[in-house]
Amino acid sequence: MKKLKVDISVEESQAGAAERRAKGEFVRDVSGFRHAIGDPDFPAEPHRYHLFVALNCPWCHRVTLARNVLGLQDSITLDVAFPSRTGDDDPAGPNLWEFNPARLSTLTGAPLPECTAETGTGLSYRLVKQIYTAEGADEGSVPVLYDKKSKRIVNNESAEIIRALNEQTGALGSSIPDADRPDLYPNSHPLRAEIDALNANIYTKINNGAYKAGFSSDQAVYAAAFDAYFSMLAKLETRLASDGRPFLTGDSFTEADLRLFPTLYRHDPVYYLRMKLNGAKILDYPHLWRWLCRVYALPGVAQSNALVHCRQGYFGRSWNNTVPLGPFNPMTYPEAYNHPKLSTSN
Ligand SMILES: N[C@@H](CCC(=O)N[C@@H](CS)C(=O)NCC(=O)O)C(=O)O
Repeated sequence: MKKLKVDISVEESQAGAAERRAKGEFVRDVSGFRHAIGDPDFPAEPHRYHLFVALNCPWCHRVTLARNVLGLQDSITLDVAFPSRTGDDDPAGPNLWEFNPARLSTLTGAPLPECTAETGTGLSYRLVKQIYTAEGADEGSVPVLYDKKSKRIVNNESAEIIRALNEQTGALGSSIPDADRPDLYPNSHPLRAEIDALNANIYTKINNGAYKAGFSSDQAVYAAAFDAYFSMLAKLETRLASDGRPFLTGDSFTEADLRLFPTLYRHDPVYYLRMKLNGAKILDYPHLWRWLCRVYALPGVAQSNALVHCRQGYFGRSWNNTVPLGPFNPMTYPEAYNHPKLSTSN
């Protein structure tokens, strides 16, 4: 039974979801698998867990970022679905995530080297949906955290997956010494309260807000999401400008930064066009631009990003099967993220 009361820093209220959808509002579903590494059934052990992701998905991007910045690349294995879901001609039906490393990208005209077959279950499934069906569930979303030992899904809510990875990093066998590893959710009450408050606003107005704007078919819903998105960007710009802090809560990179990055990374090259969020570019916000370049340069971040997959995934099946090639002014993306001084309004 879908939960109505939810934590808005994690997911969207489902109150009146059917009526809201009928009126053209995009309402995101709630994830059904909510166990945690560390629970009795899912002890924290190196090399036991596996992730199923698509690299264009911003929720999966949270999880690949956490896996890499916490040094868990060796301990937690990963499979990558093709960024465009199945088409109407697929025997299993449309809109399903597929593992198909041979599939050609319309953008590059070639297979995407990051895509893999399904290796986590040992059953070489073609579709993510089959992993859920094996547990009697009617879901199909990514990311999925999977236990290779008990052959069970642990969790499919990115907010909880990154929290558990951060809490259990040591026991999971991180390759980064404790002293050098970021703590994404430091155990200090005021800081956690600040992170939670930022998470709630950034999830509702930016992470999910982008979809509310781009996927809703009601002008008023789109306009409200558009305004909420850009006023939240302006608030974040003021926050960073107030004292020149490097990260959202001060000197350290935390979960709040990690959860903001996937959306801002996609804004100029994808969302500006695809989600109709053409009010401004991140380039127009000098402190946010420098923050974006600063996070982009952190250890483990670059290997978590895949802009080609984002472009293919967000444009590939819609937009007459053609993927927009821009922007290239003032520079192409993601190369522009290596240039913190590029912001036009410095
Ligand atoms: N709340 C979930 C949302 C996951 C989600 O919506 N993923 C999208 C991809 S961007 C998906 O797979 N949707 C398809 C589906 O639900 O079948 C999380 O943050 O992990």
